[in-house]
Amino acid sequence: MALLPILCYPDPKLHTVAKPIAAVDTGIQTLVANMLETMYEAKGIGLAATQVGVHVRLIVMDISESRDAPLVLINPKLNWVSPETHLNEEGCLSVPGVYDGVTRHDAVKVEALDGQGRMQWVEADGLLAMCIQHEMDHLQGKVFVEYLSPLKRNRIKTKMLKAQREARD
Ligand code: K1U
Ligand code: ZN
Repeated sequence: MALLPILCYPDPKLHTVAKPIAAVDTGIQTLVANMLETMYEAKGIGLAATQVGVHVRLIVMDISESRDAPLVLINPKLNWVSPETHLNEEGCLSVPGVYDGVTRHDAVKVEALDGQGRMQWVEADGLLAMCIQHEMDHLQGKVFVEYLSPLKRNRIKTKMLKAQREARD
């Protein structure tokens, strides 16, 4: 297994729309294993392939305390969203150190292939529902800061670019 570099906002590659996966082959299974290792090492609860520069419709997640309940969604399709929404604080491994409020549906129903290529149906609420919506946005090339005001977003962009410059020099 291998740790993969995570793209940092405002990298333009984060705005690429991901393509469906034609077959869950060994190449995809290796990518799943590497993304899970990368997510656990970064102490995240989710990771989209977009964030590691691979533009295919693949998400890994684990919201368990014990970090031993991975969930793999390949070609996820949102079948239902609850009419109720809530504003909650979110973070993103591609925008390190930034947390802000985003309004999301309280509950969602998704269908997707699992890591073995079998169809699964997932009903989620709470943190898992937030995480699924956040990760599905990544697959559409959308980063959570795009829900914030242009003023906040520009401040975040400036802060990220400064941090990236300082890390380089
Ligand atoms: O996609 C990502 O960058 C992962 C992201 C997922 C996420 C967190 C919170 C709300 C929605 C989606 C993270 O894992 S951020 C870091 C984190 O571990 C975390 C942040 C807030 C609550 C719980 C965990
Ligand atoms: Zn994110």
